[in-house]
Amino acid sequence: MTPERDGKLMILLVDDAPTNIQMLNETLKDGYHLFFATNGRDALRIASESLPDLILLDVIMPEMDGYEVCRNLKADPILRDVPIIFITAMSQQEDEAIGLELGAVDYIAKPFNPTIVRLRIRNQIELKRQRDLLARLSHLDGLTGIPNRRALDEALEREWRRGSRSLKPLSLLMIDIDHFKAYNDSCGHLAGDDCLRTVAQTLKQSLGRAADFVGRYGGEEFLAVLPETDADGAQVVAREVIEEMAKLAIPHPASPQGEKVTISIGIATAVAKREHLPVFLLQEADSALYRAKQEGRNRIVA
Ligand code: GH3
Ligand code: MG
Ligand code: MG
Ligand code: MG
Repeated sequence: MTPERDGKLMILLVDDAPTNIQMLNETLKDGYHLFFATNGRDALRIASESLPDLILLDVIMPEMDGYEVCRNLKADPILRDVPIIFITAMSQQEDEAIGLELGAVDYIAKPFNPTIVRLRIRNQIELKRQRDLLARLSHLDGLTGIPNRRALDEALEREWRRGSRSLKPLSLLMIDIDHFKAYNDSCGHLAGDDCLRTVAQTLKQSLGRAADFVGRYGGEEFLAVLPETDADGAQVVAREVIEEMAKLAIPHPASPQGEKVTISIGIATAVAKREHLPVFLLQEADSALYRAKQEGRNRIVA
């Protein structure tokens, strides 16, 4: 998923022949922001630096040919989803089959027709846009608009892996709204939904550090993933969250906690180890949360 530059999508043109690059440049320069590479190695470097929306790839090039470039792109988890269109003088059906087998979305034989090149690119970019949109939506919670369980699981995996390299501690906050069943029962489910949205926005704002990741874990439970945060740091963040909730002062007529919506937070901190799964840290946060509930709610337990 790439931001559009000057409102234009970005295409990387790869061809060892400057005349081909020139022709493609003429064909595409009005609609797209173009980058160029005249060999495979530069193509891979520019692709990972600038994450293009599409790559137009020649096959016959000295040293590293287009097929090899394609294999490298597909092996890179960040670049593998960038659509690749081969554009080549290798016009035999067997050549086309190799290109498609490698994962290219389309194959254009030279000499090319500029209109057809433009249209095929337009179609592939539209498909990519739809795929990106679906990928974004599948990671967002429908009710609150913040990341969902799937996104949280991925973030936790990612930060666990990163933490096992950096050996910096990773903290989790498991956050649960107190007496929320009673809130629904006394205020109604729609008010309950509004409350969840408000809490979600508050969590998003109070966990403002760019590295922090907060999402809806399920029901009225939220999880915050705090990379490079030790136990003391996690306490500070948790206290801020509790304070922000107190400031919100959402009325809860049925709460034994004092007529306002409150939350309980369980904290777990660890230095990630490659041989352990991050789920163990989740379980620790969960049992800390359980103790916070038992000890009276509206509190933090580590
Ligand atoms: P505790 O203080 O122990 O956490 O008690 P609780 O009532 O908050 O916990 P419990 O697990 O008994 O109830 C959770 C409630 O959250 C029940 C369920 O109806 C409500 N809930 C879960 N998801 C939603 C939702 O999307 N919308 C609304 N309105 N309510 C929800
Ligand atoms: Mg060539
Ligand atoms: Mg609850
Ligand atoms: Mg709960």
